[in-house]
Amino acid sequence: MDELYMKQALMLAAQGLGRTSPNPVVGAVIVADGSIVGQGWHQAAGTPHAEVHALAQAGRLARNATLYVTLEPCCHHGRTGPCTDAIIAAGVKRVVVAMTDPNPLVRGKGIQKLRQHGLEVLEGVCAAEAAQLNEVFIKWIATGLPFGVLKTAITLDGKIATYTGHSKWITSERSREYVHGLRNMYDAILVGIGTVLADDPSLTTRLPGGGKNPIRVIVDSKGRIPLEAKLLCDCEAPVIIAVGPEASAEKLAALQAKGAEVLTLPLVAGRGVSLRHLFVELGQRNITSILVEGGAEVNASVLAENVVDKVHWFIAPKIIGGKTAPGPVGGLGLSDMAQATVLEDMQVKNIGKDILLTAYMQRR
Ligand code: AOF
Ligand code: ZN
Repeated sequence: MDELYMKQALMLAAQGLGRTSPNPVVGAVIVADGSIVGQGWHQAAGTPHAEVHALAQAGRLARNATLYVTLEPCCHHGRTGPCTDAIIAAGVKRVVVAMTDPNPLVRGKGIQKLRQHGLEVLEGVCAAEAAQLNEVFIKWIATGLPFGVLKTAITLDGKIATYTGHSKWITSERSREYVHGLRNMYDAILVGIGTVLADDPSLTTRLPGGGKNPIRVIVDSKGRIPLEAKLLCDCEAPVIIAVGPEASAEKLAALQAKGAEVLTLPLVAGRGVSLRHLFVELGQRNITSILVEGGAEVNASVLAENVVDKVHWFIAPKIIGGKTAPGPVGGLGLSDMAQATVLEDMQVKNIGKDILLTAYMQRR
């Protein structure tokens, strides 16, 4: 039964995906005498935690009940009060927790406090599912770095454009809609200046039911972005431009006047600005996840600088050929197979006529 109720709590937590940043997603279920008397999930940072919603719904029925929660209850004063106090005050008898909260302010102290007050605590129920649901939060809170997601779309013969540079479209409409679903989930989207110059993209989320736009981050080492670029003019979402030391002060001032934030970053030899530095800076701004949508040079850099955690790799049933038609990862490439980036936990899905491979960087 513990697993069953925890699965329900996980389902509730998932309602918050893409909406709680920089907080985790959390779900809670309260069970008394074999029936659910309260449930809730964390809906947005700064608003009540999952447990508080569930306790409010349960009211007096929470006394002597069991609380199922997907993340260890917090015991600190953040934007809201400690959940542990609310749980103790409500008279809950038993707490089942999927995983400890990796936030250094909590990290086991919430569970400890509950036990000190005589509550029975069981840990680790559906722990793997809970960790996957909060993969973004876990990475960011533990390292300060945003969770990096690389998305690309290739033809069956491994190209992202024809030899002339034409690329509309590689994948089917269903896959492109799926990508808008990803933009809706992650805090920021990152592309290189090449993509802006070639496509003048808006990088917004366009879903039938609406959605949340990601913060738009452009890697533009030399400060070449035209002031008329769509994303600098549409006011749809914040824009951050990452430039190198050689970008002109005049251009940077003009970009700032357009409302963009400019980050001047060190260069990496043979490439543009350091994307690891960029990730650190963005993490400090509470950006917990970044969807990298290329092109090939940015993809090569994020892989080389080891800031990618997960990939979404679309493969379309089309063949275009061409020795000079580009692949999804540019740069110089590797000389030796032993240096290859290795992925694991690969999953395959059919999306419309395409295939979507999802995988994680090999954890060493
Ligand atoms: C919980 N239940 O539903 C959530 C928790 O600023 P605050 O008060 O919202 O606190 C944010 C921190 O609280 C966050 O970093 C994480 O450690 C924890 N989130 N904890 O017991 C919840 N969202
Ligand atoms: Zn809390």
